[in-house]
Amino acid sequence: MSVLIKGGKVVNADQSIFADVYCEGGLIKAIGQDLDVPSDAEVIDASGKLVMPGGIDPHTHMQLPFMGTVASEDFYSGTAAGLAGGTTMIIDFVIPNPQQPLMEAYQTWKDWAARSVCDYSFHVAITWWDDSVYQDMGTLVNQEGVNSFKHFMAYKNAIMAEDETLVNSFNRCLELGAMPTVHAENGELVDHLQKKLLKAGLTGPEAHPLSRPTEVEGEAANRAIRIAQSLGVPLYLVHVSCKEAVDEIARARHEGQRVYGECLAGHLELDDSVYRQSNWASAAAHVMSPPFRPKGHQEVLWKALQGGTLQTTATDHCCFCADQKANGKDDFTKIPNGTAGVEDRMMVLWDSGVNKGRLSESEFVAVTSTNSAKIFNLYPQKGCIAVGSDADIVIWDPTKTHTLSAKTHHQKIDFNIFEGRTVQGAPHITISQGNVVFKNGQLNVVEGAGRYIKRPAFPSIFEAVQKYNQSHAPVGIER
Ligand code: URQ
Ligand code: ZN
Ligand code: ZN
Repeated sequence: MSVLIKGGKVVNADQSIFADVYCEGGLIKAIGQDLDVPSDAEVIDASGKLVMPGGIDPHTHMQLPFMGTVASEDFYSGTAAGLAGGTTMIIDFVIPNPQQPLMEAYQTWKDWAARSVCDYSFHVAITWWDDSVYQDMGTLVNQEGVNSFKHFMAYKNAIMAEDETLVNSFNRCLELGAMPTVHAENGELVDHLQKKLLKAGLTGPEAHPLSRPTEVEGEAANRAIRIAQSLGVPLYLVHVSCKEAVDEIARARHEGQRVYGECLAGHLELDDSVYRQSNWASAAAHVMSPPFRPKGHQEVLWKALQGGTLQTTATDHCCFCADQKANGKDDFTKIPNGTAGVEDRMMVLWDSGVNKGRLSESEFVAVTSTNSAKIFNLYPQKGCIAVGSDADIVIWDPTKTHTLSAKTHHQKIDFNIFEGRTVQGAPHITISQGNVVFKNGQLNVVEGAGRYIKRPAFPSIFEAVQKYNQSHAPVGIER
């Protein structure tokens, strides 16, 4: 299967050029004019279109067992939905139960993800600690190509990592050259506020944001950043949702600390009024953590994304349908946390980012694909249109309008947080591993075609980190 994409504008994070792109054997083989290609190559007319690296969503939870139920989206349907939205790779999460061997959980997720129709990789969550976790982290990095470990600072009495686990695991990440990542909310405070609200008789979804105010995220963001600083290890904060967390990241980066931040399409666009609507099901459908924030935080996130304080965008795609959300009918703390977005992210980012002048076309590519590829050591295999890179490409039609809706989306959930929004700019064609998998609004995918992508540890960053730590360590102390 070979494809010649003719007449388009190739947009990478660093530059744009008008050029044809030839793909063969799943790779980009040539970029230029008047390319000499086999006569049987499929020719795609990309005139008037943009030829961009397929999106990378660094934060999804397909079929996650969570809060007494299982996310409704599986790896087959979720990766297909991503392709329909121009996303050609996801990084999902292996989340072991406390005391569950990491390698056992890893194999479980590998089995689930085998149905994927686009490439995928895993962050592995550290939800408990002992010597076996220490050892398994080494196996995962050195043998399985995992180079990032997640820490939930929220979800007390479930998957929350206490400070001792954070310190042990972050230090192990430093030893291995792996990136620690955090869900930064203070789980003790959330637990206290949840109990207080329930005691006051507030049981509906309107209480959800009240139980996790922005200072709860700001405290945890600062704590994780300071722990990373003390240990001399880089840090990636997922779903940064508010000014308090952005300010902590900005301060650390200003002082030269390697701290990276991600924001979600949902947090960029929605505010906490969604929780105060009279329709219980609709309010509950928006329950995720961190919650959508009061008006004002969205613009802070946009400015942080524009200014480079935040580097990546994601969705935290974690689907629960109305019947699942109803588990919390009488107690908001039992509403499974999560919303969708893997199909919507790039269209929302284009419509609110590029169409409104917040992002250039190249900056759009950077925050939807390239930066995630670089931070998680997938670049240049992923995240750019370059000879030798994977042929994961979205041919983008900046004039195409599309209405985001649960009535038409491919996501396996009965709700869309962007319901009814008409965007301008959408995928014309999506190409995954050199195959046309989405065209004319139709998916053409093969179950299991997705590959598990190994991500090596970070030699360059961590060599620099080690040198810096040595040169700044107190005399006689090996950091
Ligand atoms: O916290 C997460 O990232 C997972 C459990 C998805 N749910 C959510 O509310 N964000
Ligand atoms: Zn989270
Ligand atoms: Zn998540």
